[in-house]
This record gives sequence, structure tokens and C-alpha cells, in this order.
Amino acid sequence: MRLSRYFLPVLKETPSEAQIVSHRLMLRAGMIRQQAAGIYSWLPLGYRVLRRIEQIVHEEQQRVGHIPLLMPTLQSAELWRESGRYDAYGPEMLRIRDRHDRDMLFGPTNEEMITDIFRSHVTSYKDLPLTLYQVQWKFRDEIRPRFGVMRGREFLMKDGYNFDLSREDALHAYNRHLVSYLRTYERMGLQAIPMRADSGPIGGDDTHEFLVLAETGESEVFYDSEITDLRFGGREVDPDSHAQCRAVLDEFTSRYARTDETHDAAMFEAQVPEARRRVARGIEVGQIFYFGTKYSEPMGAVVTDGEGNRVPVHMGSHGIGVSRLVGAIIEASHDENGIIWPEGVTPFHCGIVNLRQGDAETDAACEALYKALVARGLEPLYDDRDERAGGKFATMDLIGLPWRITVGPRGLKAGVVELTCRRTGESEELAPEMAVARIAEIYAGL
Ligand code: 5CA
Repeated sequence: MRLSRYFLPVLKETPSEAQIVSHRLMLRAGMIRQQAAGIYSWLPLGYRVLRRIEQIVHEEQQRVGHIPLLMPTLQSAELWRESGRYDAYGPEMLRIRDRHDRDMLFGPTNEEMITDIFRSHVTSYKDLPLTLYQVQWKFRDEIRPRFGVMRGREFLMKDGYNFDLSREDALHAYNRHLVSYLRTYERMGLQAIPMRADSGPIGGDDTHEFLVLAETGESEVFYDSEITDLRFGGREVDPDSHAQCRAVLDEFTSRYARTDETHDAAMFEAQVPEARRRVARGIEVGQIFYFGTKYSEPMGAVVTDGEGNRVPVHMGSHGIGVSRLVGAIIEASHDENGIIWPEGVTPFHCGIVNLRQGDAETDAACEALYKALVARGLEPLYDDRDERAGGKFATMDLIGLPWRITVGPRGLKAGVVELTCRRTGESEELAPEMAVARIAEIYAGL
């Protein structure tokens, strides 16, 4: 992409309405625009990051055998009356009436609808296990939408639902989701810690939230410091193996880690030596639930088992805050000059800064570099505007591309360009083709 032809409305001033750094940087970098309280347009740069995150989520869901589908945002109130949640959900649910006076709602979550789909099409245990998921917009009329996309009213969520014959199988699905989530967040450059949590309006006894540690997090968290040494890494876990998924669950959840909702001070002290006790804040980027037959029983989602009995299926639901993650990643990765995107989610793979726009030789070198990167399947952002170098560097730092290639007449005389790492600020001079090879290598494994 050539910046002169792109739509990147960066702001010079720091917007006063934004209280936390990710919200400020998203506005300044021209990623989002607020349209109403808690409702945002995703401008091109923000949209790119959102799509990258969504793509990782899809890849990791499908890696463990979950099946994508898409349900509507608007739902009929009838379904929610069947489960008993229509009245129970409260003012967070946006209720709408259509022209025929039918009660509708903008879905805050989809347990009822997916259960309806299941009961209409699945009748035998032979079709289990089954996990369906979508990435779709949700609406929750939050009393205090704030912090930009972190607590929106309209937000993008990956929501997945498992259907299993037995409690044991459903718990395997729960563990498999935990494994898949750990890998998902790590690919985004995040360390998200699973913490025992409260189930709220979704229901059920077993639930874990995934929290990214950040000063601006909305939840207070209590944990054993040993947890932050754990890494999922690139391990190969067979998603169908109960034992392998269980082993990962045990490793990541056996040490004390809880949110303020479930914190038990006496247990914390008994289980964790004082030197390892940590109290911090965290951003919830996902949650997994096992709730058994809470929806399948009232809604009649039953299958025939091996003996011919009709039994309600065991279910769970599993959510990732896709749009919230954009903010959470910035909270975890920025400096005083702007955002620092992890390579896994960056909107462009690298920036090209032309120090002497209009100089025939420099322009030609930038063009060649741009084409060479594109030929390798990479997406560079080429700052070809007629602007001072200082302004171009400031924009690149603000929008946070992990790598920058700087091209100027002096370097070209010596046959080199400069490759700069956004995170460390370190620069290196090398031949243009070497810079291209280096960038290609960095992204090859992602
Ligand atoms: N049905 C279940 C799982 S599919 C569910 O709705 N879970 S949830 O309520 O925990 O939401 C899943 C994730 O969505 C949360 O972990 C959080 O990351 C994100 N989320 C929830 N509310 C908001 C909000 N108001 N703004 C942005 N993201 C949100």
C-alpha cells in the first residue's frame, strides 16, 4: 500500500476523551472512529488488525476441528423465552420490535440459537462430538461503555459451542478449548493466563477466564508468580486426546490464579508462598464455560445414545473478545511514541520510508523494494508522501509497524538501506535485497 493513496487519518492532538493508552493510540493512529457510545467504525488500519486477529482465531479453531458457521445478529425473543433467559438477562439486552410487533433482540450471545440449530438437525450420538463456532458482532447495552473497543456496546466475538454425549466428553471439549486458546493468544504476542472465574448469566460451574496482565485492566487478579513463566510454545497437542489436553489444563490451572470474583484470600495464603503472591490487574480476553444440560434440557436438544435412550446433550460455550483484543494488545505492547505491533497481528509487515521523495534514484529504489516485498507475498506500507523525514518517522512509530526500511540518497550511494526494529529501536545497514530477505524470513514462520 502506498500511503499517498491510503486512508490513514492520524490525529496530531491527543484526544481528551480517551482515558487509557490503547484508546488514545487507536484514535490517534486513525484506527477507529466513535459513532455512538460504545459503537465504533473500524477505519482501514484498525480493520486490518481486526481481520488479522480474526484470521488467527479461525486458523486455531479449525486446527482443533471446530467448524465455522454464521448466525444472524438479530434473534427472535421466542427462543430466549424457551430457555428462560429473555426476562433474566436484564437491561444489557437490546430489545427491538419489528413492524409486525414481534419481539426481537440484538444477540448478546448465541446459546439459544445454536441449540435450536442443533436440535433441528442432530438426533443421534453418532454425530457427536460436535463444536460449531462463529465470529460475529454482539450487542450488550453496557451501563458504562468505556476504554474504546475494550468495553464496547457493539463488539466482535468468537463464540463457540460444543455438543457432547457425556459430561466426560464435554469436559474434554472444555480442555481442548483451553489448549487452543493458549496457542491463539500466544500467536498474537500475548500471554493470557487462565483464571478460575464466575459464570454470570451464561451459567454453569466450570469456567475459566483468560486474562492479559495490564495496569489498566478492569479486573483485579491474584496469582502465583510461577504462572508467568509458563509458555505454551509450539507444542503439538492432539486435540482428540483427552489425556494430552488434560495435561495442558493441569499445567496451566493447577497453580493459584483467580479474579476478584472468585478470589479466596485464605486459600491464596495457604497455597502460595509469600514471595510468589502477586496482586495485579488484567484484561479479560476470553472465557470458557461448561454448563452441562442447562440449555439442552429446556430446549429439547436430545440425541439417542448407544442403548436407544433419548438424552439431553452436554454443552459448553467459549468466547474470545476479538475486537477487545485489538485494545488489549496495544495495552500490552506500546511505548511513548506509539503502538508496537507483534508480528502476528501487524496491519502491514513493514514500512518503507523514502527520505527524499522526488529524487529519481531514491524513488526508484523505494519502488524496487516495494515490488520485491510484494513479490514475496508481504504487505509493506510505503510512505511516499512529500513530507519531512521527521514526520514520516513519527507516523511509522505511531502506527507501530514492527519493521521499517529507510531509504535515502546517502545510503544508496553506499548500496545500503536501513532496517529498524520498532521494539528495540536498533538499526542495521544492509543491501536492499538483504533487507527483503530478512523481512521475509521473520514472517516465514508466522
Ligand atoms: N457465550 C459466552 C461464550 S461464547 C460468552 O458470551 N462469554 S463472555 O461473556 O465471557 O464473552 C466472551 C468475551 O467477549 C469476553 O471474554 C470478552 O473478551 C469479550 N467481551 C465481553 N463483553 C465485551 C464488551 N462489552 N466489549 C468488548 N468485548 C467484550
